[in-house]
Amino acid sequence: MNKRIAESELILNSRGAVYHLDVRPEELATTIITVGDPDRVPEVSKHFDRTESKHQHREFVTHTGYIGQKRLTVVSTGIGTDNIDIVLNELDALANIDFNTRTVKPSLTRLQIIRLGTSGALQENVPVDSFVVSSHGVGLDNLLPWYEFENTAAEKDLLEAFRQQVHLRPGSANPYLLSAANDLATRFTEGYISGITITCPGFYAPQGRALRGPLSHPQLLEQLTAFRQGDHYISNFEMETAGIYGLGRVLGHDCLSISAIVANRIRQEFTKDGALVVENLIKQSLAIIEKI
Ligand code: R1P
Ligand code: URA
Repeated sequence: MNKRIAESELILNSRGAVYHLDVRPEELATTIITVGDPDRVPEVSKHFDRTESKHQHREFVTHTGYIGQKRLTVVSTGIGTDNIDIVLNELDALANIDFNTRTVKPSLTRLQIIRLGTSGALQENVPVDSFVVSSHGVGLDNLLPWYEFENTAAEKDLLEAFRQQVHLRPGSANPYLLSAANDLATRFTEGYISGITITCPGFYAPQGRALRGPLSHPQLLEQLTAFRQGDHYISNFEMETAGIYGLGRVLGHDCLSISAIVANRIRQEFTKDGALVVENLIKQSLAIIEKI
């Protein structure tokens, strides 16, 4: 039986919109760009030929419109995988739950979800101002262990290699790993570097940054940079990718995370113009996304 989802579980507001995003089903496209910074949403939608709808609730800004014939939604997630839990579940609900009957639709829609974010590089040869497509996300946050999901044999092997080579203090993290949607990744090759992305539960100590607080894992950067399994290596870290890939797997959506490298942690360099590198990432990637 297709169970009715209670008002306390799927929360809708007075507009009939999903609670955190304040978006109604008809206001969502099936190709969705996620960005962290709410101010980045208009930086994407300014490239739309026509904007249909704009909504904001808390840090979640959503614009839907068209580039040519292609309907797109851009939504900000804010920072971190706790927000990814909210955004991915609400995007899925908008596509796959009938808000009138509060039941799961008999035929499910597979969304395409592409993150355009920023990130720090973990290799000397992944320079600031370059663009990285995440072949995999490794989560050092704790979102995915709350869901049931299946790993492929290749993912299990890569995760095992990660556990062998990157030593995390018991209790600090329970790493999980997912690969990107291949079909999407194959479109973003020229002008993009491919590598494994680490998703961290913070920006400072969880990314090896010591300002005043002493680090429990002073070896983290060195071990992430040195990691190898066959051709696989770790290119960068940030704070959302593994959560997006994980919930994409759980909910049946095709996800890809693309990052503008704003910091190189090995060379200790920071981009001279963060706004420009993000603008370049948006322009270069939209030219591909509009043709998907
Ligand atoms: C940290 O400054 C934030 O920047 C990165 C990280 O993932 C984190 O969200 O991405 P965004 O620029 O997309 O927010
Ligand atoms: N975002 C991160 O999470 N880390 C960086 O170093 C840069 C951007």
